[in-house]
Amino acid sequence: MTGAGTKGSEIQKEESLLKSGASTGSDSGKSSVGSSPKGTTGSSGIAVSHQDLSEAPMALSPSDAGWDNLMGTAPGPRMNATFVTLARNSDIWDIARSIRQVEDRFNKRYNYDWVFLNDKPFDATFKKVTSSLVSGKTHYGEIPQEHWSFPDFIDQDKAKKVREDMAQRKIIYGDSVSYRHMCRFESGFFFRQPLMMNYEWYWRVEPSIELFCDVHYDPFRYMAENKKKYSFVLSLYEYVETIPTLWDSVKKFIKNNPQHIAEGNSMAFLSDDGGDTYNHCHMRWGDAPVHSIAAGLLLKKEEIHFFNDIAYYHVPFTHCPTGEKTRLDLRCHCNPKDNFDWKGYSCKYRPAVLFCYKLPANPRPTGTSRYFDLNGLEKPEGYENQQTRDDVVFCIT
Ligand SMILES: Nc1nc2c(ncn2[C@@H]2O[C@H](COP(=O)(O)OP(=O)(O)O)[C@@H](O)[C@H]2O)c(=O)[nH]1
Ligand SMILES: [Mg+2]
Repeated sequence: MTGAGTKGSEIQKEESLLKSGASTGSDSGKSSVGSSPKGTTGSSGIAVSHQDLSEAPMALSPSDAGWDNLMGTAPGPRMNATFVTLARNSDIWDIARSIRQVEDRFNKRYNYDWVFLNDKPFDATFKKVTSSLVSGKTHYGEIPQEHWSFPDFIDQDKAKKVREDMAQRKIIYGDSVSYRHMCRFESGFFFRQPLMMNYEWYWRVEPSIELFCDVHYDPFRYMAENKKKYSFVLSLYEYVETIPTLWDSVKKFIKNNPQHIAEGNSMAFLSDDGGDTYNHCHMRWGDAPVHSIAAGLLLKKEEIHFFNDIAYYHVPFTHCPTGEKTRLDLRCHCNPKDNFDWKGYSCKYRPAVLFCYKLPANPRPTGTSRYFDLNGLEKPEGYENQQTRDDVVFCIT
């Protein structure tokens, strides 16, 4: 849910729920929900110190005081945080559904702001509908052309040929120019938009996502209090054909910028051979190898958090919390059988069948499993029951 990224390097591509370094002006962040190491300022403009936070403890589990109080405004401080959505005007009804769920499950008690970004001006309907749904303030930003275009060093003829070739090989989004602009924007520019500079933390929300369970506590504050900088709920393997040169760029970055590589990082999450090759694993709330690699190498592994209790769907993957008690306590409406966390799918793109994921013959450990192993964490109760290898092919139509 939050993410910390790097600024101006090849390492930036996408998103999650993380901590944004945006407002610090240095190491950037693309992230989703997170907190910042510096002092924080509540969205009301009230300064919040770590001491204040400890004076108003959050209910993190059903045995904590205040857990069942889901009515009215949540007590306690707010972080300097916002939701952020990149969308087209035509996405209005899909983002409306996402907002409704985020509000019902969480934000109606917290009233965090929401920033909407678009490469074109938002129309009146988009603004009217979204502002009626969001309980915090809404802000609408138009992305400048230089953040939504090809950089001038790109050889346009070569780029066109690559797109044509990828289209022929039926690689997902292979011939889409706008998708490339979107990825570039989410990798390197979203946190530089003036509206985002007002916040330290972000939680990225896409059209057509689902939140299946009540969120009883403030994930932004959880991250602040626990010194987390990036968080996620799903992890999977990237389509390898879409990032043929990414790891080479990462290796160059590491070589040229060793001072940015954190000690005790998550390289073992990203690579099975000490960094020689990328295993294509990434963490996501949306799409994310660039953010994941940045968070994996620039942060200490303890600064990355997995929210088991935030249940999330982004086509075609579901994170449904492991453990029946958790699901009942959180009034979840997801089918636990759909939970992706412990399945062995390698999620490799199969050129012959666009948008399909198939169970591999020898499943590799999932990204989520890797995260638990890497951090020496105990897996949630009941995870073994979800490891079964259903003979399933996921297809997006
Ligand atoms: N304004 C704008 N937003 C876009 C465009 N293409 C994608 N998006 C947004 O970028 C995000 C990711 O796009 P999506 O199609 O969901 O890609 P995926 O999640 O990688 O499959 C979503 O929030 C989309 O609404 C575009 O051309 N213009
Ligand atoms: Mg999406």
